[in-house]
Parts: sequence; structure tokens; C-alpha cells
Amino acid sequence: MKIESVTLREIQMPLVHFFETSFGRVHARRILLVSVDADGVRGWGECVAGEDPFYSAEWTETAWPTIKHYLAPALLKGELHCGRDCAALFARVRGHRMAKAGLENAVWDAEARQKQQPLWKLLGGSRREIACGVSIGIQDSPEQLLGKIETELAAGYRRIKIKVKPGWDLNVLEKIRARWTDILLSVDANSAYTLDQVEHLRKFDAFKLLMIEQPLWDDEIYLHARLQKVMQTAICLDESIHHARDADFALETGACRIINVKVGRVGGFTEAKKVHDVAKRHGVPVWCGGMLESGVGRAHNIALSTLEGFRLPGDVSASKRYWKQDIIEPEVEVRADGMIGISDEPGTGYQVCEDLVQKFTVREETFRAGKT
Ligand code: OSB
Ligand code: MG
Repeated sequence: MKIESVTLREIQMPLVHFFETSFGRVHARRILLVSVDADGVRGWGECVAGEDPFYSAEWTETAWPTIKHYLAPALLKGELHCGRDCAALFARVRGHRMAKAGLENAVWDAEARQKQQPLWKLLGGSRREIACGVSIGIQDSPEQLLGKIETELAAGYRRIKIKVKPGWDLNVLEKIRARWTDILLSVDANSAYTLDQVEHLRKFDAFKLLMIEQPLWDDEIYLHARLQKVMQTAICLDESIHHARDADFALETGACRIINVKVGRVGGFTEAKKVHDVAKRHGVPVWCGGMLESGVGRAHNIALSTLEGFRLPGDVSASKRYWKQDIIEPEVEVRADGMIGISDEPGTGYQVCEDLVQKFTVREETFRAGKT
């Protein structure tokens, strides 16, 4: 595989509805898209870093120069046979996993198109349909949240996840459970609590939750193990898991019973597959998290979710929940039974609408072999 050029674009897209977590509210996304041209095909990747360094240290403005000055040059200079080879080329750069994933996944995408194979098959997937859940942000009022849940359940989604933080947690859960006793329900705290609040956290056990995601510090695994010992609700780690070794450590120490796999957070498909394999070895289910992706990242999340270990509904939901118009064709649609059917087309099965990408692009730079 000869990578001839790498193009980095920033697109800006307003969200259909704001999204609020314990670390803040976003109204629009600034997304970095990566495309690589190789052997007559173009592969696309998405860097899922946020607009601010709040979910993780990485954000839009660290990803751009990291790709420009280090990762794209490494890719253009390196010997590369397939997507799997990228991680080694990027290994000298510490961290910056979302930036790495944007590039690596573009290479996997190109590889699948070049081999005329579905990306999901290339990744080792087997599922022909995947189960979808939704992640619903903090709203202006509990009534507004209940209205949203009602809409998503009617649309067929198989699991409702709500964002929680002190002051927007047990009170809201009481209202939800009063109305829907049996739905598959989980919460995501995005590190909003500390171990001092263990008595408060134990009260979550009353609500028969599928899981509580990332209750404690984003850089902590061991203290989650302490918490898991005194909580019935399964802990799921998101922010704390950066690679397969973290996953192994977390599962060995009992810090969680479920793992949220985000391909961007762990640095690309190769590492995401490793995290999946570690969880499988421990007999622990994983599910695919989301980062408010455009269609490019969304299509990649769908392909990843076909791996056997993705046994729980993911945060992979329909394009129209996020965007007035998504940048892929067809848009991601979720069936009335809450599933997404998997395409047999080569690549992701979704085409990138380059004219729309162009329309949303606010900056663009191309790097070529021998010129970086
Ligand atoms: O913690 O899973 C998270 C979005 C941005 C940053 C972090 C998270 C999320 C979500 C949204 O929960 C998932 C989605 O619908 O894409
Ligand atoms: Mg999360």
C-alpha cells in the first residue's frame, strides 16, 4: 500500500439538539476528517477529539498539529501493508490516540475499498445486524428528559443511557423508573463523583441499572475497583481505558464488569480489537461508545460493533438524531426493532458525500509523500 497523500479537514456542523454531560454543553461540532489517497482509492477517517479538553486532554487544536507535524509525515514516509501497520509507525508519538485513530482508520477504510471487502469483515466481525441504544444528555428539566426517552423508545432503541451528575441523578432516575419499570437503563457520570460520595453512589443500586459508566476520575482504575466491591451495579469504564493493557488491569482488579470501547479513545481499530479480545478472554461484554460522530466515524463504529464481543447495545444511533443532514449516503438508519442492518458492500457500505464535506469545511491541508 502506497499512501500518496493525506488530507486533513476541519468541518463544522451544528447539532440538531444540544448535548450536555457533567463536563458541559455542546451545540455544534468541530470535527477533523482525514482522507488518505492510496493506490487509486480514498479512505476516510474521523478524529473524534472534542472542541474542548474536557472529556480528555486531547481536543481539536491538539489533534490538528499532531497529525500535521508527526502522524501524517510518519505515514507518508513509512512502509505500510495494511491498516494494522499504522500503530507501529505512530508509536514514537505518546498519547494523542484520537489523532492516531483518525489516520489509522482512514487507512483501514482505504484497505477495505482496495481489497473490495466490507470493512467489518476485514476487522474480523461476524454480526449481520447490531443493537442500538441512545445516550441522552442532561436536559433543562426532568420532564424534557422523560419526553426524550419516550421518543427514543418509540423509535425502537434497545437501551437508554442518561448522563448524570450530582443534582441530576437519583431524582431523575426515580421519575424514569416510576414510568418505565423494566427498560434497559444505564447512566454515564463522565467522572462527576469521588470516592467520598460512596454512600450516595450506592443508592444507584436501587434502580436496576445495566451499568454505571465512569463514576470516578478519568485517570483512575484502582479506585473504581474499590467502588465496585461495595456496589451491586456493574461499573463500565470509558475514559480510563486507553489501551488493551488498561483493559486487562481493570478486569484483573475488578474495577469494572463492562467496557465501553471507543475506537478513537484507544487509538484506532487495531487497539480497539485488542481491547475487545482482552474483554472476551475475561468473559466480559463490551459495547461501542460514541463521540457525536459524523457519518464517517459512525460508519466505522458500526463496522467495529460487528465483532462478537459487542454483546450490549452501543451508543451507535441514527444520523438524524445528531444532524440535519449527515455527510454520508445513505445516512445511518435504525430499524423499528432498534437494529442497524450490516451492508455487504465493500468498505463501510456508506459513501462519503464529498460535496457536503466541502460545504462544511472551514480549513483544509494536504500532505504528500516526499514533501513533508
Ligand atoms: O462519555 O460516552 C461519553 C459524547 C461525547 C463525549 C463523551 C461521551 C459522549 C456520549 C455520546 O455519551 C454518545 C453518542 O451519542 O455519540
Ligand atoms: Mg461515557
